[in-house]
Amino acid sequence: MQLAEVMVYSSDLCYGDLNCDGIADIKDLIVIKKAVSGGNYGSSEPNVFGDLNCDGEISASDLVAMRKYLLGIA
Ligand SMILES: [Ca+2]
Ligand SMILES: [Ca+2]
Repeated sequence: MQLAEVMVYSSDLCYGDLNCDGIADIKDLIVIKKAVSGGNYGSSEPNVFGDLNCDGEISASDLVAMRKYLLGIA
């Protein structure tokens, strides 16, 4: 995983802030979970914020990345 690239890519996009409330927290993790499990992105366009590993889609890998980020181990 290219964490350095992820951080650079995301630094001006508010990393992982899928619901656009200014911070990345557990609520954004829930949004990613929904996106991964059901393709339900909610009202906002999630890809630029939710595609944490920059592979063009929101997948379980992004969910893992988000969880690590929230846990402070990313
Ligand atoms: Ca948020
Ligand atoms: Ca991805």
